Amino acid sequence: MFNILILNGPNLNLLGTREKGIYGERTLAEIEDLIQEEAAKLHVSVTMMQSNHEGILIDNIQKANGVYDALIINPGAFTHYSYAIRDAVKSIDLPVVEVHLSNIHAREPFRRKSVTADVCAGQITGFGEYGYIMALYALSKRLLDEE
Ligand code: CA2
Repeated sequence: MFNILILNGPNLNLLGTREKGIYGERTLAEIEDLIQEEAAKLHVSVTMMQSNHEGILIDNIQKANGVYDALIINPGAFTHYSYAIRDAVKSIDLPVVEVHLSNIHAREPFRRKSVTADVCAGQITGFGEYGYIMALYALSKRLLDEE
């Protein structure tokens, strides 16, 4: 069974409370329930975490190496400027998929740039919570192909 870590960055703990037109109606806990349902179908184990703190996200990216088989990350606003998170993602040997609920390329100019995407295997943006599920499918396929 593959073990996949999902990390969520700042303010994603507020999902489902405000800005529902952009980020959807579901809370992060409800999104995790959806993800766990799909993970069970794929026979993968998913651990999901959220932090508002850059250092905690970096610690968890580093610790994922050798423990998990893949990482899915929504770095929140850190996507647009955190070279420290970029360096952490680049430093690990796992396939990483960057996910965004909203289509960052169709939003304010500062959100159209990701400093992390090019060190990831890919980016999924604009499909709401289904982005995490798409990433789960893509990574499961990749891990199976590599076996
Ligand atoms: O679209 C995404 O998933 C984002 O990563 C979400 C981040 C945003 O800074 C990125 O540009 C794109 C922020 C999530 C903030 O979520 C809130 C939810 C409810 C109320 C306030 C913020």
